[in-house]
Amino acid sequence: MIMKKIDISTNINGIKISSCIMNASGILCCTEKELYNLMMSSSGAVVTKSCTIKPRKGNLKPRYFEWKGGSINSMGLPNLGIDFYLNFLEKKNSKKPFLLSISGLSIEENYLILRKANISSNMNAIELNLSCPNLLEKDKILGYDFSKISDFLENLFQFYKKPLGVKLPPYFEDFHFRKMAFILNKYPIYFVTCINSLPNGICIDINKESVVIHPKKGFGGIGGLSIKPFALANVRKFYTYLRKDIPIIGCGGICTGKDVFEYILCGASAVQIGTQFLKEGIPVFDRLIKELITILKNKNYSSLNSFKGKLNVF
Ligand code: RRO
Repeated sequence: MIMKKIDISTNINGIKISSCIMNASGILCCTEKELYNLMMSSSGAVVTKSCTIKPRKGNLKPRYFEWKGGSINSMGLPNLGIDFYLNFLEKKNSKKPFLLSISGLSIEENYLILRKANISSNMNAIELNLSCPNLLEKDKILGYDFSKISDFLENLFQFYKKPLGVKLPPYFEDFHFRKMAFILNKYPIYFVTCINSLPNGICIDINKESVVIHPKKGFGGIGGLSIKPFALANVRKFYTYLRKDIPIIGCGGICTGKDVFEYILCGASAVQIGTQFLKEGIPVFDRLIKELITILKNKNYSSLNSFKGKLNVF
């Protein structure tokens, strides 16, 4: 019997990605060493830690905690500053796609960073983070302010000409999905990544009768397995409401190849691994690729297009 070759590559608006599985921004992608390791790994692309104009140390530790069901973090945007990431991209020697994540502390800072990125040549796209849940300076998540986002994108696309995707916070109401999709559908958005961590969770240590992370009185963004049903729902809703030429990158709670399959079935074109990448390190990518390929083999599918978005509903 001739075995069909199984292809798990994907295409994000012309950016060819050899495996649909990549890291999530924030996880082991801040320093030169971490980015190099990702570049050499079987992650299909490299997403950088969200950056600001100036380097930041982030919030006080402990600021990350994990348990069987997921993780909580209040990192507070520690990063090496936009110049470091642009410089890394300029000198990197790899054909692997890079998504530069940015997260200015204000709209004005986002414009500044994007103006810098606009004149840099060596990145495939920006992933604009509209969903950081952990800043002490501004307690607002831009992705929940629909009119601000609308004005921001209107102004941005007057001058910004490079590929730009957005990373969204989780939404819960159908009305909110429709409203955000309506805004995004007006612009040449390259891709949508959903979701960032679920904001304002809390985890407790009963021995100490205390919260487990220091910043913000213990409140932080929840990631990992616990958030998967919400993340899948966000992918599905946006798959329904976004223009068909805006690909979706799914993120939230992926631990196995089966989870990756579920995301693609909901309509994702690619997926990102956060909490599980931090737990398992670089080998996570090979394991997930192997598990996904086994599922496709058993189902006799030769590529993601055989089942992408084709979730059965009653
Ligand atoms: O650095 C963080 O605290 C952080 C960011 Br920027 C983000 O987008 N999502 C998250 O869970 N943590």
